Amino acid sequence: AFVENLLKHPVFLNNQYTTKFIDSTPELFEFAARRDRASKVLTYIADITVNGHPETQGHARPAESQARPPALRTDAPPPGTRTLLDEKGPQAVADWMLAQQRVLLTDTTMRDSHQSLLATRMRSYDMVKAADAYAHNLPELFSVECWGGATFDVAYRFLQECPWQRLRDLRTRMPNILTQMLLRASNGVGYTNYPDNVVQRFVAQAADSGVDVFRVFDSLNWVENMRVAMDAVLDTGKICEGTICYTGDILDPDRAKYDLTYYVEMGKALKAAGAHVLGLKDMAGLLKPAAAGTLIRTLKEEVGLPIHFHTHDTSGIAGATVLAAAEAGADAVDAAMDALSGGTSQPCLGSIVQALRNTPRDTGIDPAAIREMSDYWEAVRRKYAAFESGLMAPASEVYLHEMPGGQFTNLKAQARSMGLETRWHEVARMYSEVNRMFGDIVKVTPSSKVVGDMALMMVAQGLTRAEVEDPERDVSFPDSVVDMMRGSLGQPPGGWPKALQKKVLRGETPETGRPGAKMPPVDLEAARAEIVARLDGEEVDDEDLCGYLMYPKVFTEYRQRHAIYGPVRTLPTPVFFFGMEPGEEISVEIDPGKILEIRLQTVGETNAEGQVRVFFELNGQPRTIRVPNRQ
Ligand code: BTN
Ligand code: 3PY
Ligand code: ZN
Repeated sequence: AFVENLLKHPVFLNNQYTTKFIDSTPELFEFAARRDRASKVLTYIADITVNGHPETQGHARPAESQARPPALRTDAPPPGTRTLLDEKGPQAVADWMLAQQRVLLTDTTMRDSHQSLLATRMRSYDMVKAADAYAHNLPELFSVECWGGATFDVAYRFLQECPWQRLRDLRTRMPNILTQMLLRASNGVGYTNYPDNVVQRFVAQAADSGVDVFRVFDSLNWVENMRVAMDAVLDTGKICEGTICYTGDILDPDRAKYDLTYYVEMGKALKAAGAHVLGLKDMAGLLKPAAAGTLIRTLKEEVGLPIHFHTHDTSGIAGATVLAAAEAGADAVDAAMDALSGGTSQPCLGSIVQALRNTPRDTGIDPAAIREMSDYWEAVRRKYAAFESGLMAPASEVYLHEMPGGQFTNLKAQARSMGLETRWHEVARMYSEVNRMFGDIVKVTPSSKVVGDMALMMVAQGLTRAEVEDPERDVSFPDSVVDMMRGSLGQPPGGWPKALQKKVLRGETPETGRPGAKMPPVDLEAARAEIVARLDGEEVDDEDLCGYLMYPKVFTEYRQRHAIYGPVRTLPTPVFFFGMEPGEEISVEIDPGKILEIRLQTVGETNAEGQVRVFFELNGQPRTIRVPNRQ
């Protein structure tokens, strides 16, 4: 009945089948909810097979590649850092870090590497398959960064999967290694400041669902605005990595705003706020080797916390910076598995391990285990060719624009969609101009997005900085700029440039306090009731509630699509992005142990109503699914 109703619906007949349509026609969603999950998944496959996936249009289906994780080297996962946290708590882990002679390594492949190289599109399907091999073959890793940052909303928004389920699935398979997430302090995993009780609820849930290390940063380096999130982490008994975002150049006298003293003071403030570990987050990859030596040696001496260093290889020189950091006493460093390293991603894990071998700071990780794991990631990466950025070489231009690795490809895509692709270097220069116009700020999500919005607007409209700053000239600023100047993301060191702020706010008085201090707490149970009603009485658990609190619209639309398409996260990646080919057979485990054998027989002709019948065999039985041809 569902398909009949769906296909006869006037909007369908008009070929306007979009997410918005699902959103505005709840009656369909009701029919959808009653169908069995196998039919839903077949509907998805049929739809993608006939119409293609909107995100991979114009790209060829990648050649079949065997993405098999390495064989397990042990019978059971050996004890690791997670074992220590469970047995002795977060302070014991921090003490242990300081006592290690070796450099500890965090593998960022499942979070930052694909956020920075593949527009955050890596699916849980490909991550979860690797998790057992991490637990068995790489138990010496300090942590696996696999959650937070942009991965949270991209999972719901573009991958049609639940980020919490990813976390639980990884956690279960990697019981011995610390899992790590990136948390934007009061901005949670979003782009805006949330009420304190939302941040607190979110952190508690993340800890419950499996996060062990919380890397907490603020996009303006405002420690005042990090306390709520840090306190919430401390309450969970997990590891709080209070983090400095690095910008500028401590060795350049022209960038005196962010000098050595600035970073030391911030490090001390984070220690006083309760951090177990001091994160040093070089999100754009600006920290040069000599500066890394000075900065890390000084932070170790003056702050005394274990230091965890993160950088990006956009310039091509990050490997040297990591070695200088190791030399200067960094306790842990981030790197990505070889096949997903370099460029806007992290430097190469296997090469760092090799470079430190037989030195006092030897990591103790077996290079062969890394090669095997990287072979798997190499095969995985091929499946996401549609999302590659096309950045072919290292670029010293990063020292000019200072864009975070995770923003670079995203802004480039935004520029392309505005017809500015051929003017990319102008955008890069403008990004740097805007930074200076804003008073030289830390640029990392979400402040980096504001700088990017402003730069694109100026290039598109042919505006110069002088024109924007001219009090006589009328400029319509992007909403994100107005919001930031209002104080909604907090305060940068030294405040906002007064004249520009005045012009942007057109007489409105800015806030100077912590944004969360003025936000009333959200009534969590009322929010739950609201989303249950919008989803027509479907079950909404605590994880769902947290997803809804972060991203009300994105979460709701994800669940509405879920009611129609079912558990599509269980589909192999080529099928998810390209559908199936006639004669192709796949096994899909929609629940642990419940396997669907799906064979696509043939795709029929499009009839007069614009519908196509797609013929499958499901567990050996014929099944026909009708979908609209929207081509
Ligand atoms: C930044 O803006 O500094 C970080 C970029 C991360 C952006 C991700 S990519 C997909 C998703 N969609 C967006 O508009 N932003 C996030
Ligand atoms: C994020 O917040 O997603 C980042 O990766 C910032 O560097
Ligand atoms: Zn990063």
